[in-house]
Amino acid sequence: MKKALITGITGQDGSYLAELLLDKGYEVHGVMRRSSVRTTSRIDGLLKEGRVTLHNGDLTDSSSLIRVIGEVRPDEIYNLAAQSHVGVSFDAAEYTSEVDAVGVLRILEAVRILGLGACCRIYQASTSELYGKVVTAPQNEETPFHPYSPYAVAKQYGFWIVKEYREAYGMFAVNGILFNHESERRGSEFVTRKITLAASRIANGLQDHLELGNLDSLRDWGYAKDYVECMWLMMQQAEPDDYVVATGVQHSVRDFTNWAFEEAGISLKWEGMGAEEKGFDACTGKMLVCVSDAFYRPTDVVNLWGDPTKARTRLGWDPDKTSCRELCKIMMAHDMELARNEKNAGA
Ligand code: NAP
Ligand code: G4F
Repeated sequence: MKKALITGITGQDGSYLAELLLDKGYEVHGVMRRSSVRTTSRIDGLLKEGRVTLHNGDLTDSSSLIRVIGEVRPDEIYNLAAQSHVGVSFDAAEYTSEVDAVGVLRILEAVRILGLGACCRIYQASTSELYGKVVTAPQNEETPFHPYSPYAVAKQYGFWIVKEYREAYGMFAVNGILFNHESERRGSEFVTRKITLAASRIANGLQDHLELGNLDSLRDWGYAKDYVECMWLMMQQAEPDDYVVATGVQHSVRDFTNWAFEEAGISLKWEGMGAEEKGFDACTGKMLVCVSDAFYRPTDVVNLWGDPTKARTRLGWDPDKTSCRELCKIMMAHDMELARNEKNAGA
């Protein structure tokens, strides 16, 4: 039986990947950091059934990583742990670098120090944020990087150190350059989930309005459940390589907002420009969406659009499985139920 170790197992992708690997017959281990509150809600089902083993550890703590990797001796490590919020990286730039840049080096070194370099494969969660201040679209594996936030700069170090260890030591280490992927398990501070939660709560009379930042920002949004399958495929190849994972279709924050409210039975009518733009309920005229400076970033990435040709042709991965519109529907079905439950609990 193959053994996998997932860092970031409590996160969105970690939880889906754990389920996928269990379905494929892996023994699944996860690294989890200490917190004063429970952070395992996404994997509680798996824990209750005793299907995954958790180990205390932290990407900022080499000795914990050496201990866990030495104990588990995994065939595959998926490094998904990160301070993953781009906006927060402007406020916690040094910590973001510790986790998202040096943390990657710590994993690679732990594997090397333990003498597992020849038998343990490593997946690194790289990101479309590396393209940052883009000059060409769509972006593929040949597109130059221009990271445009402390998060992206840290992730760029992670990308290159993985390539370096692959070439210097012949390690099987790969970068998945994943474009945005969302789900009903997405953290509520990311824009899609913030929108689906708010649209659901507004439709159920639990929230007055939604405040957003840049409505014109363009993203290539896919479904996280589909993307973890591509991570696994990259790790099963004869040779290590880096791949873009995306749907190949781009939408704006405003498009996603329209769809979410539509799913909640509300049609939005937009008026004004820039910071003055507002979304009104087309039936009642009530203002439901407005723009707030608080959600603008010092530098924002506004034109992400991936070209998944290499993943499609070499890995046989299907980028068309779930469209962004379908993704929004899935998230809204989940969040409308949450809102209804919240309303009933308060009644
Ligand atoms: P997420 O939901 O924010 O999960 C991040 C995970 O990392 C959580 O389990 C978190 O633990 C853990 N973590 C954070 N700091 C840590 C530390 N110092 N030591 C150990 N664990 C730590 O992120 P995600 O959306 O699943 O993304 C997974 C990975 O893919 C991340 O590396 C992200 O940067 C990258 N990525 C994501 C996307 C996307 O659109 N989702 C796109 C490209 C790349 P807690 O539960 O304790 O917070
Ligand atoms: O949902 P976001 O916060 O995601 P972002 O910045 O693209 O980062 C996510 O995807 C990356 C892959 O490209 C990952 F590497 C990263 O870990 C993370 O998962 O913001 C998307 C866009 C941005 O342009 C942002 O400025 O939406 C814009 N936006 C507009 N209003 C907002 C808001 N973003 C957030 N979080 N909250 C808002 O109110």
